[in-house]
Amino acid sequence: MYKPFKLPDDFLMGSATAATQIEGGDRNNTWYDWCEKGKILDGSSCLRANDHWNRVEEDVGLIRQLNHRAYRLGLEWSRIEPNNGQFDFSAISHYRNEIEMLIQNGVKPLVTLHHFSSPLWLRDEGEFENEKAVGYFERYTRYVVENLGDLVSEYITINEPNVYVANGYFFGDWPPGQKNLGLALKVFKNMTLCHIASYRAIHEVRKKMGFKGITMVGVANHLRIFDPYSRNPLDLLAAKVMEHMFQGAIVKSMTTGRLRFPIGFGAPMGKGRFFDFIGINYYSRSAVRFKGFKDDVMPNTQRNDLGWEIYPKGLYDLCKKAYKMFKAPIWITENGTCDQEDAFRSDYIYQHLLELSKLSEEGIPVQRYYHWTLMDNFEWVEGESARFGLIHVDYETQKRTIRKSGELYGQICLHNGVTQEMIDNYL
Ligand code: IFM
Repeated sequence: MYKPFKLPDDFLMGSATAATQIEGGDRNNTWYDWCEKGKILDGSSCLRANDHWNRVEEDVGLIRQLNHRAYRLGLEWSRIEPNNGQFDFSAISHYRNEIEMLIQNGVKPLVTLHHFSSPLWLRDEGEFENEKAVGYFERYTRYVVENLGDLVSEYITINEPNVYVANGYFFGDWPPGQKNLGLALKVFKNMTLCHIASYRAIHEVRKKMGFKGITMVGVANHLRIFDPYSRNPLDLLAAKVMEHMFQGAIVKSMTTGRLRFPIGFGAPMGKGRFFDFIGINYYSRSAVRFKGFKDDVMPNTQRNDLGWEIYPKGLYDLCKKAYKMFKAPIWITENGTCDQEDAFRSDYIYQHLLELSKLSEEGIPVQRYYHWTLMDNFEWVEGESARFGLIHVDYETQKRTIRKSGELYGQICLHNGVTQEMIDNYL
């Protein structure tokens, strides 16, 4: 069943994390507030998480042990700008120190500016419901790039705007807990403008300051496969509508500057090409039913601990479609699975990377793979109970233990592919 395969030498592999999910210790962000309100299913809080803020050195050691050549890290905006317009130099210095350590260990950093959590002062001003967020996000971007831009040439402006909007403004189980389609669309629009302002600022600052390296900026788009649940043409129609509403409209708006229905009309900040790569966070497929406009799971399929279908071919299909549409390098900015027992993660990694190797053979420039995630961490409303890590974390003691799948992934990173020996030992 398994066969060895190779990925191109310049294909960089590593893992991805987000500040709020691993750092712990910050009381100034919207997710801390959400935890305090008792909204987390297992009662845990991002205040604890992985205590990464105090364990950076240990965690960079693990990244090195797993032979990463790339690592995606998030910045906590609320630490860098704790009050409106007031920046904390010690916070940016902390990130600078971490990034220097990564680089010294041969790991290329990719920095995320916004990953679901915002400073409380911004929340008090309406967060992305308020168009003022565009200016605030641009100012924050400039500060970050002025202070880190000599070390970091690659940025993600916003992580999964569609997930942020769907959970925070449609289902209402993430902050700010709204169920309001009108607001959801407004936030989509303002996030689009934030992305464009940030995209331009990153390029401008790096150029003006003469920083070396090719500047690469994009969005980490959460993309799913939307297939009809049955052969009923109405299910097919529902799948197309859902795909557009969840991901089509926002991706097209952010990449081109031209707002798509139902987000808006026209190009308020001008048209352009606001991406240097297409970031894809891929996890699963939705099986869509017209009846009840329902997002279901295909029957008789393999699922992870959260009930998400495991569908590796979807990654191949999405990349192919994205390349055809955007003609840009493809970076898999997240891909991984929730598997407490580490029973199927190794196979999951193998199958998804195999799909990427097929794309490389076809000449499609898939250049990066960031596994989600380095270590078990605070999984938003699921809290500490959902385990996505290559490394197991005991939250009480903060002991990190590399899982078997982590060992395999470390070997894959080292060899840029899967060898027969790895198959014999791990699969
Ligand atoms: O943990 C999240 C991450 O923050 C964004 N993408 C999906 C992951 C798994 O749910």
